[in-house]
Amino acid sequence: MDLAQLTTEVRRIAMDAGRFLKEERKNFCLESVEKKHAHDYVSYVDKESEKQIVAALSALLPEAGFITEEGSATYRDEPYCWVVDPLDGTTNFIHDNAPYCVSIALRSKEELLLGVVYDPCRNECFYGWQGGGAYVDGRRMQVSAVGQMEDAFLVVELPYNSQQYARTGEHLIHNLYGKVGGIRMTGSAALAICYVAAGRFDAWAEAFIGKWDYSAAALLVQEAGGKVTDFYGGENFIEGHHIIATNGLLHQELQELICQAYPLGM
Ligand code: LIP
Repeated sequence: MDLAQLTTEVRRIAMDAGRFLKEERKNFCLESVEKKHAHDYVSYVDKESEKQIVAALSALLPEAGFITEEGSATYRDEPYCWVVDPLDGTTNFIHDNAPYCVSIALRSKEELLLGVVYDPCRNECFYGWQGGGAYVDGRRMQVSAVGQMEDAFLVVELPYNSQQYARTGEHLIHNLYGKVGGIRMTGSAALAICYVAAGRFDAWAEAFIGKWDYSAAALLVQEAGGKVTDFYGGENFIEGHHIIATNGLLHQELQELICQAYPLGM
């Protein structure tokens, strides 16, 4: 399988979907928003974007299954699997806010093979493939060299699952605030993790996160020289939901801070 060539094709598919998102945003109205769960929204834009992406990827690699946020396609243990978030940052999108993006990863069983994240708001495409490096619009990406937590520029997302997460979120901010260079929350995990790969953030962490949110960008962090694990340091994270992505230098210290904040066994 020529991963470089496949990545080029997937970039085209992601950018087509991103342009669709941006076009629909022009006339979007809140009346078309549905609630999947408390604080978890979806609209026809997410669903239509997923339909377009699934159709294009099916034509590209018919033998692959799908894990998608809106569940319009299935994975039946095929040799390859696409992991798709057709609109990451939905809450930002429905409020005409940024960022939002399209995220597409290809997995083979437990391995991430390629990842593409397209941001139509800044017209930036982040992409990479296993062993081939990570790029943003043709420029090679490298994680930052910040080694001290007191200088770290972190992104800590607050997931929908506020009921389970609330106490932990408070502990996390308590453990981090005032001890790091800065904390941001973006509302798009896929882009926040791409920014770690690009050296724009030094680390990212989130609990209760979907595979479709982080899979593509996690590979880019690895290819850019960073580290991705679950909250407990587990390297086999791709089925997990509590994930940390860093420049590698800050990983252990951030992981320890986070584990102090999370109830054991979370
Ligand atoms: C979102 C993530 C974000 C997280 C939200 C939500 P969606 O994905 O990108 O980081 O905090 O809870 O999961 O739902 O917009 O695709």
